[in-house]
Order: sequence, then structure tokens, then C-alpha cells
Amino acid sequence: MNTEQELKQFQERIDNGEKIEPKDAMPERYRKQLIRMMSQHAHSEIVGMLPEGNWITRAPSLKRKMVLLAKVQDEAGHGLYLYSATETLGARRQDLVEDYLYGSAKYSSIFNYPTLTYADICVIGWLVDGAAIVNQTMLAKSSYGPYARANLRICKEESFHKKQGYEMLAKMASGTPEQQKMAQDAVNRWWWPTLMMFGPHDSDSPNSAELIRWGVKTKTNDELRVHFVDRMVMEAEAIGITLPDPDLRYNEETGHWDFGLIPWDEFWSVVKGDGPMNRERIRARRHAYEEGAWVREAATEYARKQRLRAEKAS
Ligand code: BYC
Repeated sequence: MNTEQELKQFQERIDNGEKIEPKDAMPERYRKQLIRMMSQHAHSEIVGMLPEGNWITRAPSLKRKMVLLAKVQDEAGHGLYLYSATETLGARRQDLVEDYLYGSAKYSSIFNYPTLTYADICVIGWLVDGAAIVNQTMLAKSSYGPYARANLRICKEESFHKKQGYEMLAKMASGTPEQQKMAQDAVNRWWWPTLMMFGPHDSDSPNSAELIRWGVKTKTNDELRVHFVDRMVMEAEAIGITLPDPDLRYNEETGHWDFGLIPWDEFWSVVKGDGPMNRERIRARRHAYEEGAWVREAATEYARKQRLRAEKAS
């Protein structure tokens, strides 16, 4: 698809709110942008299992252990839907995975921070999954059908993730002075990195304009961030948590909460690989990938034999 006329027809389909499906004609750049963004999303879900997985054996009760185990398994499922959805664009999963393990593909900055106490698990559920819901509810309206449908399903599960985190945090915030301190400390550490999840300011976001024109994103990074802060201010107040931003103020004119300067130097340093846990996360994922090679080989061989058997029988 290259001619002016074809590009115009494609844009008309987008503007009419039609979904683009895998076998439809699409500009090469649209396909490339989707592969970049969807695979980054898939890698994030998989890397995102590490900070919480670290606490499964130390969850404070059987109930909390079961909830955390279920949540971490859900994240694996999200990664798998998203890799499958990316494969509908002609990408090979192995290439995508190897590009982030040994190449330059990105994953969400948020997973490069450590989980120091159990309160971090509560805060990941509340803030990180809360931010993911805001971002992915928008992506569930994306112009690319498989990505939109994957996000719809993911959001249903994220909603349980956020609720369990908020419920635990509310309990901790009304517990002993020590528990209250732990809860507040975790919020203080995760607040700014969570705001960074939405990406750079719109003025520094090279991809946003194109993605919005093609309906892949339907809201900008800043619009989503403002929406998220508005929701979190109320939720924090309801459980007696203070958000660590002295500049947080309600703006009567805009009807939104204004907030302070995001530490962008920290964001870019994490994105470039120099965050507190970047090396550790990549090391853990490489180890799992390399140690799991025999499982992939066995599954491929099993599938080949099944196919041969089915062909002989038909
Ligand atoms: N971290 O032009 P921009 C979860 C990069 S997991 C790292 O604004 P775009 C969960 C960006 O890639 C859900 N990199 O980009 C799992 C670009 O670089 P490249 C995670 C970032 O695409 C387990 C450059 O900066 N969610 O919920 O328009 C447990 C310029 O940015 C980040 C997703 O992955 C970042 N935060 O917008 C718990 C959502 N931000 O690629 C929870 C899907 C920006 O040009 N992705 N960069 O080299 C998106 O919505 C969009 O891709 C972004 C960025 C908003 C992230």
C-alpha cells in the first residue's frame, strides 16, 4: 500500500471507526509501529512478573499467596495474548523476544524498580495496575482489531489486580503505625515512576501524533496521565495516604489536579538501561529463556508429530 489513493482510503477507514484486521491492506509504517508498540507491551507484561513474583513465597498468608500467584499468572497470560496478537502482523515471536533480550526493544520503565517490602506489592496493584487500566482502556479502542480485543480482555483482569492492591493498601494504611509507615513509604517510592509509565510529555513524544492519526492511540500520554492523577488523588485520600507531591493542587479552571515536575532525567536513564534493576531484570529473563530452550524444542517437535499424524489420518 503506497499510492496516495490507497493511503487516503486507509485513513478514511480509520476515520470512520472501522477496525483494521490482520489480512487487510495497511501501510508498512502502520504495521511497523504496531509491532514496536505491541511487542513492547508484551515484553512489559512478562518482565512485570518479576517484581511481584519475588514476593510469592513471602506473602503474609495463604489467601494473599493465592491472590498474588493468580495475579502473576494473569500477567503471563497477557504477555501471551499480546505476542499472539503481534504475530498476526507477520512478526515472529522468537525475533521479538530476542530483540528485547539481546537487542534494543524496550519494555515499560516501571519494572526496573525494586520491591523492597510487601507494601510494594499492594502499591503495584493499586498504582501500576491502576495506570495500566487507564492506558489499556484507551488501547481497547485501538484501530487494530487484535490489539483492541487483547486489551479488552486484559483490562477485565487488571481490574481485579487493582482492587486487590487497593484493598491490601487500605488495610495496611489503617494498621499499626509500622504498617502505616511501610504503606506510605512504598507510595512515596512508586508515585513518580508510575507517572512516567505514560511516556514523555506530548511535546517530547515522537510517536504520538502518528499513532493518534491512525487511531492506534486515542488519547495522548499527557491526557492519560492527568486522568490518572485525578482518580488517584481521590482514592489516596479515601484511605489516608498522602501523595508525595507538594505541588498537587486542584485547578478550578481546568477541572483537573495540577502536579509537580516529573523527574524526566531519571525516566530517560531507566529507559536507556541504567535504572536500579535493569540489568537484573534482563539477566533473569535471559536465564529463563536460555534454560527454557528445551521446552520450546520439545513443544515444537510434539506439534510436528501431531500434524504428521493428523495428515496421515486424513
Ligand atoms: N517505558 O513517542 P513515545 C502491566 C519510549 S504491563 C519505556 O511517547 P509511544 C503490568 C517509547 O517506546 C503494561 N519506554 O512512544 C504488568 C519510545 O521509544 P521507541 C505496560 C518508554 O509508543 C505486570 C520513546 O520512549 N503497558 O500493566 O507513542 C504487573 C518515545 O515515547 C516509556 C504498555 O506497554 C516507558 N514508560 O508511547 C503489573 C502499554 N514511555 O519505541 C502491571 C503499551 C515511552 O520509539 N504502550 N517510552 O524507541 C503504550 O501505551 C505506548 O507505547 C507508551 C509510549 C505510552 C508506553
